[in-house]
Amino acid sequence: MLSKKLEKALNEQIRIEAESSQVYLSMACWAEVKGLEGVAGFMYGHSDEERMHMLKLVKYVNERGGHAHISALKAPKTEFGTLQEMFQELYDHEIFVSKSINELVHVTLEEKDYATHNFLQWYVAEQLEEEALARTVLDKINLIGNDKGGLYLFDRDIQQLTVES
Ligand code: OFO
Repeated sequence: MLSKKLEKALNEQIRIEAESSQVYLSMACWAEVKGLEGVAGFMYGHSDEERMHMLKLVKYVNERGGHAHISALKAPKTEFGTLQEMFQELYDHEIFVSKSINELVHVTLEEKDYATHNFLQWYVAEQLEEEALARTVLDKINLIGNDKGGLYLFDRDIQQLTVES
């Protein structure tokens, strides 16, 4: 049985994962209308992954005697200025998510809930991969700068870059 404190913290994380899915969906739309099909595909895929992260938490909370709450979500930004700005935001967002997972892990220790601690290790590993991927993509985009040919190749190749989950 989950403690009330942990149930509340897990519900917070459910909201964060759902908002992450919306953030990347909005990025996908921005890229798609700009004609960046590859980037859009990458973002649509990433958005689906975040929804999967959310669902995994929802099921866990309900299975452990808690009640997963589906809450209102903050609307994501719809405009990003440049591709570079958008990928910087993706990177910053993943850092924020990692911090929030770490806080959650901390609560499991306070509550002495080792099953949830164990369950969350998947998220800890996932965040490491997502941060690394976001950094790789951001480095590439910074290298390309305003080079149109580079951007064309980047858009073509980015779909190969995904986090295995
Ligand atoms: Fe990329 O955040 Fe989920 O865990």
